[in-house]
Amino acid sequence: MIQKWYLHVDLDAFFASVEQLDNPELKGKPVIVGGKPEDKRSVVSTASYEARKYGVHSAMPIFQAYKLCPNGIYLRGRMERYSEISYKIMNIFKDFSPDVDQMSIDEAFIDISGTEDLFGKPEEIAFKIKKIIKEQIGLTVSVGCAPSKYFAKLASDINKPDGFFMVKPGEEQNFILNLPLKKIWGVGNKTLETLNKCGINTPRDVLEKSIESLKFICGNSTGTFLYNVVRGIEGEKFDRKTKSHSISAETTFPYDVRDIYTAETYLLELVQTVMFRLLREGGFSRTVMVKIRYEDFSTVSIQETIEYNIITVDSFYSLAKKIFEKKYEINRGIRLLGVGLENIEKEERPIQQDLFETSDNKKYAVEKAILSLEKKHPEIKVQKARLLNQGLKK
Ligand code: TTP
Ligand code: MG
Repeated sequence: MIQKWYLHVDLDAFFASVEQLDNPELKGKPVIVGGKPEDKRSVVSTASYEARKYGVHSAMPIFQAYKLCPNGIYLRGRMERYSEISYKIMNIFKDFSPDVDQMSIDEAFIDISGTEDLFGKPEEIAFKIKKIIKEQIGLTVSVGCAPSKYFAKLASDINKPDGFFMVKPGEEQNFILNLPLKKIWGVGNKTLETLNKCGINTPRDVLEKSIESLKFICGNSTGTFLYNVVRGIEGEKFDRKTKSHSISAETTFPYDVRDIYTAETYLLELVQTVMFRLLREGGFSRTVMVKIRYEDFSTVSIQETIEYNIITVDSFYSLAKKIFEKKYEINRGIRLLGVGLENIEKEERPIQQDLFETSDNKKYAVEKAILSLEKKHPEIKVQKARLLNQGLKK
């Protein structure tokens, strides 16, 4: 078994850093993105690290931020620019692994297992990525490196900004026991409050409790998750492969897309990403989801379930395309397109599978073969002809 390694990469003070990048006069200054002081109802999207020293943070009302930091530079924000940079950065990650799991506009997990021969040790890959983003984009990121996604996520937060932290196999428990309880991903404000009320203030306090009492205090699911996580075991909550789950991918465009052909080309690219992730984990799904976010941020998300398992890119794409064409309101600009497979099960449903024509099973075998080729040689990118013709960067 090869050692699993994941990176979690998170940009530092993302929106504020982009503003400082585009206007060097703002470098080293407290920059607050979200609104002008006179925008009564606005909230802070993010604040530069210089502004954070004054106590300003995301989700704080702008008027409150202004009280704490009257000398700050207040900006309303430019989503298109942030999306454009995010898109470029996600593409840099894809040069290191075919398995990039974008979590938000500025963070992603990168599965770098088995890529040592190509790119070096996990920490070397982390520093390569930091260097490339600094040189090509001009921004700093913080990277966490661990044998699981969950611990990589926690690790990326340790030495922010421009940080790096590695949790080695076997070190997970020691690492988590030394974190403040509120830093445990999955412990929200409500859970924190409940735990504090019961005198549980640190991960070590959690460790002393039995699974029964944790379940009693926080409910079955959170209780079990907490019991495991302080033992260094990635909580069941975050292990997507044990229960029915979904896989999705989405793209925010650098500009609003109105042309159906372009939209469908991106759709195909997203379908491929999701399909390959499904093949890699060996699950089965019969439900396709398509998400369209228009230029005014209104969002529709449509699901359709069919009789048989979706086992090829072609069958997945034709269904996604059908849903898209049915729902897309012509002439409206699209800012984001997403595609997913829902209710993914580990077990195949043999009865429905018989309904599938054999040619699809053949294609499935071909796609599995391509996947194993990609696994062995991640530098080779196997793409559908349409993407290659368009010269789209994957
Ligand atoms: P984060 O990664 O949570 O924050 P950050 O990148 O600004 O700072 P850091 O990672 O160094 O702690 O979020 C990424 C971007 O998402 C952030 O720059 C702005 C936006 N955002 C909001 O608009 N509202 C919010 O409440 C949060 C948390 C983020
Ligand atoms: Mg960030």
